[in-house]
Amino acid sequence: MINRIRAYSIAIAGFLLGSAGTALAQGSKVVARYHRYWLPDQATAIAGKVDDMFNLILWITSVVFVLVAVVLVYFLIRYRARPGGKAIFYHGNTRLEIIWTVIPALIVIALGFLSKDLWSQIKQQFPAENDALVIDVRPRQFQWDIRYAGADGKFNTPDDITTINQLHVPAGKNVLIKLTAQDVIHSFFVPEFRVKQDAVPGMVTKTWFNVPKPGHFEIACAELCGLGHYRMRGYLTVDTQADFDAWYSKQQSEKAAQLAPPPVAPAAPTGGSTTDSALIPPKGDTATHGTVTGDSAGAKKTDTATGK
Ligand SMILES: [Cu+2]
Repeated sequence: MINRIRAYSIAIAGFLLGSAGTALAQGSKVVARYHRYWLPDQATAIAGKVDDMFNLILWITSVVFVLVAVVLVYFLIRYRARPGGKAIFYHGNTRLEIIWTVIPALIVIALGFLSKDLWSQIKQQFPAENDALVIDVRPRQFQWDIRYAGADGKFNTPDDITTINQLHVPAGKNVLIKLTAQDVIHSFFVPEFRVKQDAVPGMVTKTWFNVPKPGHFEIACAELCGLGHYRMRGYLTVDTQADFDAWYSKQQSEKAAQLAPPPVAPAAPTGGSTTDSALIPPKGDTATHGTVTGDSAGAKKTDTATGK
């Protein structure tokens, strides 16, 4: 009889140990890749590091939350009002208060040191302008006005290439975005890049990224900027270098054609239709935002291709 009980106990213990081992193994797999269930894809090299910091902070706060909640519930039940129970005045415990102030302070300081390098990589160490594609992004209610230096390599000259809501960049190259808002504060946000930067009227803020692989992404405005905020989204296409060069030279030749003196019999416009003709300034008006190039046609193609 005792032998049988012993055998059953060993079997049950073995089963429990096995289950615990399997659960742990499964759990670690989930932990290793759980970010995919709720964080966007990681399209840049910094994305993984940002997520690691996010996860570390989430783990710390989760553990503290569970501890506090368990102790709270325990105390609620343990010291609930009961007939005959008597409340006492309790001033507090200085030693405990010092401990629960110092420990969070140390954790916050440690997190600051841990994230210091990553923060500076994202927000302070910008690529040199001669080692990056520089793009001016000037958001306004409710669109992204995007400007590339044209053939002369200089901004704010007649040959600048301008697009609305269409940002093309080459893969594997540093891209430096200079932001200035034209009206209110907007925020340039590409979730897959883990890049978010406010655009403020009257000042230039910068952000940068380097995306190794081609792909299609959305630029979201991450600052509540007015009634049309929800529809303020741009499309960011990461091309191969060859595709980008082809797109860029097409924009350049369209711009050159636009700047050239008009032929005797003007040709029919080839720019295609656009959904919001009010956004397009009259032809030849390069004084304020420049003219929209044939990009609205390109934009339509991209939209169809991505299904957006
Ligand atoms: Cu906005």
